[in-house]
Amino acid sequence: MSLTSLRSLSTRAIKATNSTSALQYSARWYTAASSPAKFATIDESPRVKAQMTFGREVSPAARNAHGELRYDWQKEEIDAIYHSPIMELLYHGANVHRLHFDPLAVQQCTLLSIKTGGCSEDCKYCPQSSNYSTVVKAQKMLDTGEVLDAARAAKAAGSTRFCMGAAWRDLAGRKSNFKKIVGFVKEIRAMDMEVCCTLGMLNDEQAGQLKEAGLTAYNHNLDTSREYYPKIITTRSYDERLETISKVREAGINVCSGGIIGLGETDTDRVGMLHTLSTMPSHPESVPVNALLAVEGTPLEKQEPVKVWDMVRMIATARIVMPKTMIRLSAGRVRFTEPEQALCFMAGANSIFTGDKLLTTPNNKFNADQQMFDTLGLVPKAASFKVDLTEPSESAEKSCCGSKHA
Ligand code: SAM
Ligand code: DTB
Ligand code: SF4
Repeated sequence: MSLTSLRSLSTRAIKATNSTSALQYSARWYTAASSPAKFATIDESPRVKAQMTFGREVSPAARNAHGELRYDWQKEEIDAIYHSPIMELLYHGANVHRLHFDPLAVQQCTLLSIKTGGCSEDCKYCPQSSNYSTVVKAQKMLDTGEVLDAARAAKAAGSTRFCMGAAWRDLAGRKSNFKKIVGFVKEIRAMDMEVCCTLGMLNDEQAGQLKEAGLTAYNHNLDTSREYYPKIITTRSYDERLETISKVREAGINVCSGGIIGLGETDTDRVGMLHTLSTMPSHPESVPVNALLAVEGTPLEKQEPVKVWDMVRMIATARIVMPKTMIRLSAGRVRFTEPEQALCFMAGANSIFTGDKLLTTPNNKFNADQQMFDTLGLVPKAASFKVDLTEPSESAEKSCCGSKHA
């Protein structure tokens, strides 16, 4: 191509960029998504009124990227956001993320399995279920020294949240172990770390005792949609999960609840789970997004690995519908490259588990994670001890849909 034709091409390109539609719409697009306070409602923004950008309809991700707390999401709305063109979803997940969080701050958390294996439940993904033959063998609960040493090491390595997991259905008949756990919570909270537990189902009294001990959050995942759940777990119901979550919330402990993708569920199931989470009386403080780690011996051992684009869709959709929630890029991260993880952070994830092990499976190497923070310019996120970060405030109630929430 000659120099003259190149020049004429670039002049035409500049003219096209300067045309009213291109400039106006790109500016409007950005403004509407990044300054929610500027318009009384998102529908009044010129961009949304125009309903078209570059001759295309505004994407559902863009239309919903206002960053305001809403508790009345419809499944159809979440489905449309989830199915937005991936570049749109990623961009608007990133925009919403910036409305409430420092986008460079990623919390480092540490997991410790304090009681491994031998679990009576039949969760088809789990290597700790005694229903399946896996490399995980049942062990006794760790003693106080082991747990507190691990917490101190986690703090020294930069973690600001310490999560203890036990392979139990519930705490029935475990009075003395529970008493010890209450002691662990007190000691670890005194180290100035957030403390999280995942011990199975709780009753009101146990939730109250954990609250009193200073527990920051309780993890109890929905795992998947109500419809798909019976294909994955038969030994306890979706409603039982929801009951434990309510007890945790009522005790004044932050709720950490999310799920796993890659179990063979459909997009509708993923949307269904996000719908249940985002229409709770207050959004969970924390939503872990796990990609199945298919463990040999479990019924799901042959599942195809989750693609990063599916993680990006889940994370960005969760970020848009629960804008103030910590979105945790959890199990399965070990299978993603550094650029793939960067996409997850861009989409709105702001927490990872560091340390060489999750509960029973290998995790990313600690040094590789520190290197990744350097490469991406990420900084460790400080601990936060606020309760119910996402509890609907008066202003959120007014601005989200005009109706009062429970
Ligand atoms: N027993 C407790 C319970 O089920 O609530 C706590 C421990 S359980 C291991 C915590 C969560 O880890 C599960 O709800 C599930 O979402 C996740 N998980 C377990 N095994 C997994 C796997 N193989 N791949 C991805 N996530 C997994
Ligand atoms: C969660 O949602 N993911 C973490 C935490 N909550 C407890 C656990 C992942 C476990 C992965 C499988 C394993 O290591 O056993
Ligand atoms: Fe047990 Fe929890 Fe594993 Fe289910 S996920 S089998 S309840 S340890």
